Amino acid sequence: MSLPLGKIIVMRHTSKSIATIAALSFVISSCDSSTSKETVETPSDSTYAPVETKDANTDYAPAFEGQTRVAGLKTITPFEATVLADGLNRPWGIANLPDGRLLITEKEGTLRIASQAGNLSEAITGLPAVNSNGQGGLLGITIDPNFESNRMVYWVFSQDTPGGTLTAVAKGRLADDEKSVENAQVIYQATPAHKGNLHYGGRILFDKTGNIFVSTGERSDIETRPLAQDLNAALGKVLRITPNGDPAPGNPFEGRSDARAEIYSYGHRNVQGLAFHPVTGDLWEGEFGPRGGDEVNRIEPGKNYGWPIITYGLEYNGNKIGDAIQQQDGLEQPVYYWDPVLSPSGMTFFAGNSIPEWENNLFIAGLSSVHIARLVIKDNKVVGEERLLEDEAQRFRDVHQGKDGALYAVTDSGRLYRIGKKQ
Ligand SMILES: [Ca+2]
Repeated sequence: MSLPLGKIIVMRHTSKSIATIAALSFVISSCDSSTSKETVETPSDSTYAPVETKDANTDYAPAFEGQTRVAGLKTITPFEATVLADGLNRPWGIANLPDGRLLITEKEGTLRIASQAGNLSEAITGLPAVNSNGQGGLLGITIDPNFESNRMVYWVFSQDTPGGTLTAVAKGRLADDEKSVENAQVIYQATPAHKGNLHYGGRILFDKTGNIFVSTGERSDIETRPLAQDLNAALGKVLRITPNGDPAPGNPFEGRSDARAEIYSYGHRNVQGLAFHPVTGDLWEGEFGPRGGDEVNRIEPGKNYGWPIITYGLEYNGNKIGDAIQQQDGLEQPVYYWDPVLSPSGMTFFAGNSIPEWENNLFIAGLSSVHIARLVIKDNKVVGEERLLEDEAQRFRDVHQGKDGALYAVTDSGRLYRIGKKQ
């Protein structure tokens, strides 16, 4: 990979004729029927074939129309992607600092600050040791809502304990000289520990009440998989905790003796994406399915998202999972799923309208699929999908909206991209 830093890669609508065709077909269809105003706002919707053209791993039928393989889309507003840096070491998570610079975790346990021009700081020291084997390491990161006064940073990592590794949450103060994190302390451990190195989840973000959402995984192995359904285990969950690591007040299982009060939702496999919708404020998540069955879910408190009872995927060896059912009363359906898989890691909603058709869209970093998925969402359903930066052939680990409104993405090969309106 010898792409020079700062090289501008123009990623835009490749052919004017396609846009014209899209506009024309829209005019025709709107004459043919008394279509609603919604169609007018998105003339490119339903114009293209679904972006996925490969066979699915299963013949499972979706629970509703639009749950998978929706209409393909193409962004019309010219945009560009720039490689700001390519020297990161397995970057994993991105958070904004108040001045617009980015805090970026690196899987092996280091933390760096990137300027908006892409200059990287030295590794920031003072973080507790991580176990970076397999999928473990230093994972998601966020800053305190009052960072400007307290300089507190919160992160997720895989921690060694006597019984194995686990997903842990820690916090510390970013030193004034930004060379270290001071007084780092582990505030939460997602027990039980397990001797394995897969499915740690790992995203973290603050909600409006000043509490923290954290995602975990079920650690992948057959013996831990059922813990996604166990309300006395923190594996395979979305958790909501206070900045001190206690269960957040108002959680759905608060006061119940048969459940952990930090659990917010359950029945998840491996949640590497969390984001709030800019308009509704709802929490959305993305999680890895097995072979097929990667999911996007809209998270509601106390609900069961099904794994491993229902899934649209198969075991990696092709065997069916459980009773091979995809829908069951009491278990939530994903808003959207992929088969074959996207490998969804970090995700973000695009707030603002610097690229008008991107407003309130969901962007998801794809690993094995080597692209960023753009999903257009209306009334909590996915109505369009586009693949971005596919030609870059990068494993995208996180995508995040910066203070300047552009998207920033990191890849397993160490690149930091800025993706925004063409200047
Ligand atoms: Ca599910």
